[in-house]
Amino acid sequence: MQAETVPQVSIVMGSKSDLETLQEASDVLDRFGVAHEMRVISAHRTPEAARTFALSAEGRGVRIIIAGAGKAAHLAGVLASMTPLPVIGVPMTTSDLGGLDSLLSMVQMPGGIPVATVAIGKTGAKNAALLAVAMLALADTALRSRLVDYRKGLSDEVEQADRALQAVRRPHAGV
Ligand code: RP5
Repeated sequence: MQAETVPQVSIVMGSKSDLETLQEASDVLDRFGVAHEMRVISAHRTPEAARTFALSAEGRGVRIIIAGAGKAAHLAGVLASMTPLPVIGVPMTTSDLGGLDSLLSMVQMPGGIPVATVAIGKTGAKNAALLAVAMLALADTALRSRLVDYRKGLSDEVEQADRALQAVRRPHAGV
């Protein structure tokens, strides 16, 4: 029998409608080889499941929780209130208020129970995973090397774009 891999990161979303956005986080964790799980758990629609999840996550070996939710987005804060694990919140883009509703619901935690809130939508989902990688890299030198290489790749892309631009534009003499 194959041993089950312990997820280091748990990606939790308030609704299956959040999956397309949170897939960005999963893709980043796959790229870095970080074992993770994805769950649909709602603070409002399945509050008991949210409680069971939060109270058992640390004991199962989860190190970081990424929680994505939209509208009155309480999921990340509710989970954070019941676990000492770090919780990274991803505010979903919404059709009514563009995600500002999600952002403000998530980021304005009362003092004492933090949620590390990232940007709205897919950019936030991507950065949530990169932040989780950076946290895990504090105690994992191989993962740290992969993160440094990734950042170097970003720098190289910008420098390459700059060189390409310089090659097609002559300096302006001015007026
Ligand atoms: C939140 O309400 C979810 O996180 C989702 O972003 C939003 C809308 O949910 P659905 O009505 O699409 O299920 O709980």
